Amino acid sequence: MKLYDNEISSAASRVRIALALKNVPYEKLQIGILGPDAENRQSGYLSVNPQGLVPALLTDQGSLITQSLAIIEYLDEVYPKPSLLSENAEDRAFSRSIALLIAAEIHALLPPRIRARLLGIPGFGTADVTAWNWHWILEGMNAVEALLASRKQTRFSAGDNPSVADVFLFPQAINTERAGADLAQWPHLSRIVSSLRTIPAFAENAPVAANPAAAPQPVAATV
Ligand SMILES: N[C@@H](CCC(=O)N[C@@H](CS)C(=O)NCC(=O)O)C(=O)O
Repeated sequence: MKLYDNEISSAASRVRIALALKNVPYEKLQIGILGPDAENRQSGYLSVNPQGLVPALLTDQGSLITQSLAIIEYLDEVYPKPSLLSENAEDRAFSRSIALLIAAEIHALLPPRIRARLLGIPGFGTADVTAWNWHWILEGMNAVEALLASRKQTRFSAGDNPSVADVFLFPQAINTERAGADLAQWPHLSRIVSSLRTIPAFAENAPVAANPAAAPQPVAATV
């Protein structure tokens, strides 16, 4: 199996974590995603994944699977142990709710293509992009915290074993913290993230910093 990957990508990190939890061997193919001429926008990669995004998984049978949730559900079917979706239907639904909240309602509003598009709007500058990012991050993380708080306390998001919810939560939490937010403001979320940090499959596959020298951005939820 081959994973079209980028080490800074939080969406690809979800898939790396799932592969590591399941101990599945694979080859990583790094695709550049930063800058106007990034590799993900070139015809070579677009002929692989017409969306030009990472992750994408090429199976041993030659099928390409795009979208991290679809990839992870495929892996869970083909490599069922350990399962990333609980036996209980309510817990499975909760896990998918958290995964989609993070993928569709937080992360989807933040990646390089969104930033580039926003910066192309006359009068919209980098401070506005920062405020935009914080708005969606804080709104989304507040909702994750409230959903976690509404349930029976368990070691991880949807039970006492890591699930799809945790695979999506961890990279988003790491990037949110790196951007300058204190995870302690979300007590249930930060307790779960602390447990996840102790698991090598999570710790070793977190997204790396896009720009390690960058100072944290002031938290500003104004857009
Ligand atoms: N919904 C997609 C999101 C994929 C995505 O946005 N990946 C980012 C990296 S985290 C990317 O490839 N960005 C390139 C760009 O924005 O141009 C998934 O879950 O796989």
